[in-house]
Amino acid sequence: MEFPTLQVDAAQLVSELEQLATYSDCSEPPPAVTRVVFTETDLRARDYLRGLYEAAGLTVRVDAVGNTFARWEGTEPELPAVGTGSHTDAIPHSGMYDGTVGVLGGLEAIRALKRSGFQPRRSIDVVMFTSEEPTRFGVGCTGSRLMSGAMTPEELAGLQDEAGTTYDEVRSQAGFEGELTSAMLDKEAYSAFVELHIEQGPLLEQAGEAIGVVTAIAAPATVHFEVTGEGGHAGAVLMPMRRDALAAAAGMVLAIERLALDSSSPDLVATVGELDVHPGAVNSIPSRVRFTLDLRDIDGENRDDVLDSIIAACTQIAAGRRVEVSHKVLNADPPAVCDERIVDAALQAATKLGLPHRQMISRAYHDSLFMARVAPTGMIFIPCRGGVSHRPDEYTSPEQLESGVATLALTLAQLAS
Ligand code: HGY
Ligand code: MN
Ligand code: MN
Repeated sequence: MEFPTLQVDAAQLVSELEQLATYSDCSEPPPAVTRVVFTETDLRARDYLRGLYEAAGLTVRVDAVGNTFARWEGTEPELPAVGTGSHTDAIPHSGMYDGTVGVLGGLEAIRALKRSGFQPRRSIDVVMFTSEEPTRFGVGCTGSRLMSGAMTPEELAGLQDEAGTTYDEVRSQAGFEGELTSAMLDKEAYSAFVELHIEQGPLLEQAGEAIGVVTAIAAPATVHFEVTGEGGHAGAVLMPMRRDALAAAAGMVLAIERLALDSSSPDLVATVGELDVHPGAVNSIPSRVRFTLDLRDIDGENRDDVLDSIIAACTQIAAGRRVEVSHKVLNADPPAVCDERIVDAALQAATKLGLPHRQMISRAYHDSLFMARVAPTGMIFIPCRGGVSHRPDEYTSPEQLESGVATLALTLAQLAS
């Protein structure tokens, strides 16, 4: 195809990213960001974004859980559209580029294509998925799970936040109405979906490459454990009598780390990111501990095998310490393979732009993991400094943003023609 000559306005994009970062509940100022789904701050950020979509001449649709679709209508609007986009929620005390690069970068890609005079046959949507992070409801990608059928409306409606408020109540209180079933995409909705995202790893920067074209997305599993022992007075209960829930949980956490290190797959990663001790007093023996496990691998089968070994190890440790352990698997998703046609379009775009690039897997999960169930899907990565993400010092440069947006724009142009 005849590629349009693009002018990406990286300065405009950076200023919009900086403005978006001000919508934050973090105790520290930007670039530290906390933006949890359906909070007042999240809703203000959505209003800001809607203003940008409308200023770009896009028509905006919001579904029953807040997934937002900003559409550039094509000359043949009856055809399945091409989608791009990502998320704008941010885990506590994190950075300002995770997800937002895909939403505002997708918008800038459309503006650049408009400026070039390109006119798409297929409509192009910038999608802002309502919540990609698991912060509030324990499960990530709730918007794309519902859209793709990976989670039923009933399962979604019943999710609860820490206060015990259900997803359904919270989304209604936030002003999102309508039957949850109405948010489910039909298989023909999109002919292609491409997400621009920071790599959240060091490979591109280390290799001096500008673009990563993703070929597969790792499979995440989230498991909640609860260990129950016997509390008591820290002075009065002698050591042989104890059934200390925290000491048992500590053994389990170390066993999890050991099983991950010993796994045959180098891509298997295990993280215990949250641990809650009850009653949590200096002179009281812990009677109950809850902790979370985030377990991933690009090889879904190996991940499940390691999960089985982890559960067996925790059960054995509990028996040895005369405590109880229970677990609940919140999600154990299969990996996604990116569509060859989209991988090829992104490779052609990077080559046309003369950008050093590679094909790679994504170890972080993304809404694309679920969009891949309802549309041919791909991802484009740009480097982030030191591979750092989910931290306030997460950073990608204006030049790297410009390369990513230009590559996305030429990819969209191919897919929408
Ligand atoms: O955890 C992840 O992979 C994503 O950033 N939520
Ligand atoms: Mn993230
Ligand atoms: Mn993300």
